Amino acid sequence: MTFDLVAHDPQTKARAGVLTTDHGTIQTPIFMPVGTVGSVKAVHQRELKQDIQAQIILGNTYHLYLRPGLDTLQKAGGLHKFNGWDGPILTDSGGYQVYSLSNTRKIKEEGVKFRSHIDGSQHLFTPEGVMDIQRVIGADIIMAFDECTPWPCEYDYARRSLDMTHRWLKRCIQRIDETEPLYGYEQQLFPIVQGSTFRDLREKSAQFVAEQGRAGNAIGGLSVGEPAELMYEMTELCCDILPQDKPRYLMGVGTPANILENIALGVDMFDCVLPTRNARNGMLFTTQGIINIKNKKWEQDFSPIDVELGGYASTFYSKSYLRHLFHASEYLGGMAASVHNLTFYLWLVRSAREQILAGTFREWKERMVKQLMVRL
Ligand code: PRF
Repeated sequence: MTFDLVAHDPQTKARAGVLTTDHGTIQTPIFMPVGTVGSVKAVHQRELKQDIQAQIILGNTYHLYLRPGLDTLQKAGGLHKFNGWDGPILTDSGGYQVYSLSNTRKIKEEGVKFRSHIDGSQHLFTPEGVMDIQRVIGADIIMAFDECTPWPCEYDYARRSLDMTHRWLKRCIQRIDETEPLYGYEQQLFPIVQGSTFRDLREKSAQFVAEQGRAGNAIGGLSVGEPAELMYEMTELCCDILPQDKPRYLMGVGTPANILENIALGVDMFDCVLPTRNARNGMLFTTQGIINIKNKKWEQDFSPIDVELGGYASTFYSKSYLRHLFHASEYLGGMAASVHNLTFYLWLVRSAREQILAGTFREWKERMVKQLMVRL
């Protein structure tokens, strides 16, 4: 895996780069559609590639381990073969989903004991086990096992949790370095910075993560309810410490404005369920602002969802027709809206990259942050 920086914005800390994996190259900054159970909800693989122009997608260790399970995934030859997506894949470690989804959980030094949200069965995730699972899933980028602290969080809890996340990271690194990929292509481990919203903990964590010298690094524990300004303060602090020449991934972020502001602080990679989840509820992101397609306002608006965006779903379906699909609870409504919102998110990061290359990112970002968050 290599990462080449091709441009730096002169007025912000934004960068444009190329991340090369054995399943293809990724132009950064990039947004990664979330495919929790091995499918980007309501979107098929050809749309992902041809219409949305996704360059890398996410999978979740927690979900894939519970269903379909490791036996099936290994016999399939890994997730790429199983779901037919032959581009790069990143898997989250379960260090977040276990906390948000499982019924009961017990965090100890050894790992996390939890009950499945599907059938209530008991499982133990350890740093070593989670590395082995991600080897079997076969992701190109594997995330470390961490604890994402809730917000707000007591300083003492955040400090103890961080120390454990660092000890877990050492165990993840040892396991990854003493095992081999199962399917013949490279898999790289990204460590995760934690530390809640405490500057000294974030600093300590970013330094610890930087020292591990991995192919890329992630920032976790943000966008969990803290004010946006506090998130930006923490991102900037982390980016200033993490190595310049490695990709930086901000986990689970966010709104179009969040993405642009964090690109300006030096983040290269993003993922979030927002475009797909909101699409299924009828909330659309467009180049002119945010639309709730279920509103009466769109009943007889026969204009396309977003001509400026180009792309199939955004120009083929009218607002009126899409509103009708939502009111009739047709599957096609959620499908068309999901393709549209992901097309928007990929347009957003592609445009940001073009502006960085042209040296005009800052002005464009200031304009877009206002324009894109307007409620129409
Ligand atoms: N850790 C992991 N996955 C995550 C997060 C984290 O902190 C977040 C926080 N926004 C989203 N996904 N492992």
